[in-house]
Amino acid sequence: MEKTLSIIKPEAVSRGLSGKIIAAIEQDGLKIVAQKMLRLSHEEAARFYAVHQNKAFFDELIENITAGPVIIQVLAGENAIEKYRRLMGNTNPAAAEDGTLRRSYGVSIEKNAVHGSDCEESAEREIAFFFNHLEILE
Ligand code: 3AN
Repeated sequence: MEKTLSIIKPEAVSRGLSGKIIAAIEQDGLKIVAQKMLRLSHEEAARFYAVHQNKAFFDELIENITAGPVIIQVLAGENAIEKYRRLMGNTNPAAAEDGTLRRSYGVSIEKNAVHGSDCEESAEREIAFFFNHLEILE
């Protein structure tokens, strides 16, 4: 069983899309093994997205992810990282395939509705960033 971290971003939570997104995650066969809702501070967001700190879009990225509450989940399943990346679709909603979360619910490349870990190493780091072992169901 592989695990990955999902974030339903502020623009999706505030537009009332979290239920639809969670339903799609469950329908796809991914199991929710941890979940919380919180609002990231600028400092926490900058730490979470540290790998992007030299990118031109960094400030905007921090602005967007701190704009309101987010829903954070640990998803588990066979090949969960790749499976969730496929369900999310391309970073740019306009380039994402029909039926993907970003195509259906993303607004723009900056406001693309969901985040998902991109590899095993990121998943491990990102899960530990938000959850301790007592908060993750086995
Ligand atoms: P993904 O989330 O598809 O793995 P990353 O990790 O390259 O994409 O980027 C992290 C986040 O930064 C994206 N989810 C998106 O919100 C934002 N982002 C990525 N590329 C751009 C870009 N060229 N312009 C603006 N924002 C971007």
